[in-house]
Amino acid sequence: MSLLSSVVRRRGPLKARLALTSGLLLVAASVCAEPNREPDGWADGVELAALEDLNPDPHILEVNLEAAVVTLPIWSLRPPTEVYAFNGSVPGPLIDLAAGDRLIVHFTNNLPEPTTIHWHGLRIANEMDGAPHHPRPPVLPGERFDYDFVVPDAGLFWYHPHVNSSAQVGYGLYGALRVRASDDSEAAAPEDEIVLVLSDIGIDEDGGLDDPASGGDLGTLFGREGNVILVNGRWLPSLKVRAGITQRWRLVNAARSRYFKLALPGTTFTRIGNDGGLLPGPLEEDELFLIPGQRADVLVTPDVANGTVQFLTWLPYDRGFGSSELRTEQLIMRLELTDDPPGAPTQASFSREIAPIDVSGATPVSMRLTEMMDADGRLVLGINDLPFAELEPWLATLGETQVWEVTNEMDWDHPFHLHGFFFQELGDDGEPLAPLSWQDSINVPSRETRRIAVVFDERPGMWMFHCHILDHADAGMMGMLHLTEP
Ligand SMILES: [Cu+2]
Repeated sequence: MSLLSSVVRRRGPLKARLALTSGLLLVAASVCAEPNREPDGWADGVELAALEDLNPDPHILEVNLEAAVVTLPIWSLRPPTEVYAFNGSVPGPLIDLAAGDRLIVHFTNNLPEPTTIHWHGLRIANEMDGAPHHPRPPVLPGERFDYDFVVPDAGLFWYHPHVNSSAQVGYGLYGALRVRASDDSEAAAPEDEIVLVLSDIGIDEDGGLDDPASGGDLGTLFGREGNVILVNGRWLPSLKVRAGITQRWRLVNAARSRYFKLALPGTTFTRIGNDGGLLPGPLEEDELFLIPGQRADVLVTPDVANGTVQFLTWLPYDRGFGSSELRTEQLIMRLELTDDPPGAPTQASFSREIAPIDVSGATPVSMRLTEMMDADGRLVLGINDLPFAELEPWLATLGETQVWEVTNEMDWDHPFHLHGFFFQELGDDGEPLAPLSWQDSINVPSRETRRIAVVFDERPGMWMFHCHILDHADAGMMGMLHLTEP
């Protein structure tokens, strides 16, 4: 089946809806000069690679994914760069399907080293989670593995390796996975929607990639950031937008260490969702904040004069010594306002019922994020003073609710991520924080404590949790939760 016919078939219902909409617009043509849409090709500058669907069933997306070394023109100021890529692109192709659909990925590892694919945020069976040896071994060079699961929740998720992760993600292995709602909960969303994969990459004068161990222990302690910020794999790409038209941005922070604090001067963000789908209601925010691994779902209505340019801007954030000193704002994406007449904004009419987790009777669990030295005087990170390799698994039984109290004893923030389950953040008083939301990643600031509630209601197995500064995870700041039958 050709790529085009697959896209048309999978988008069939949407096409039908658009046809209906344009019929209505024709009727209203005497009142409304133009459809309330962005101009054709408005988002071509950030287009993500697509996948060919090999399966005729509209509720099964079956694709081939290959990890391999390729040479790509990543940064126009430098020669092309030899990177790791999924299907030859950085980021990898957008995986796009609906809640309840089945995803089959025929994965081939053509890298010179073992790897896996972890499906960040997806509540899937443990054996599909991609944590190496828990339970499946990594996919060796030249070998294949079929990932096969149903995606249960609407939201934006992402995929990346979980072996030698800081290096492999830093080399370019990551991609977005969008799960559309299969009900009408997002029917009021603007049609103009883009997925934005935020990352960075370290490129030297000759176009080569930075050594993944650059800076030694200090580099590890800080968490290595690339010198070039990328949006969908591009340096400073452009959108062409009409004033007054509301767009929906689905963002993921796929960087191995970098935090993203973003502003669009002159325009606020209407946040409607995060890691685990929609929020209870819209929130107005001047800045977007995404720790590594996190997602944001926002409505954006550029409303400045035609002919002007707005810049999506990265702002320094102090996540510990050396992370904000002498660092300046960076422009990461252009919004070019076209000469089209201004449109009418789409009102954010989203709402979602989220019940608070009942924490009465929950099992308290506390853990400390710590740093140590090994016998050779090398930096080791860990949990409760032990690195991953020496830690016994934490335990939980099916149906159990736990409240984790995570204390950061270091001078750097840690973005804490739990595989396979959503959690809710609790305040110091043990009550859920407002607004209620589902998350799989949370920032634990330096020398502070954060609390999360999680219900381990299904899917036994060995589940990872770790710092999502991948240098920290690789240095030992990871643990396992062994979830068993009661
Ligand atoms: Cu960390």
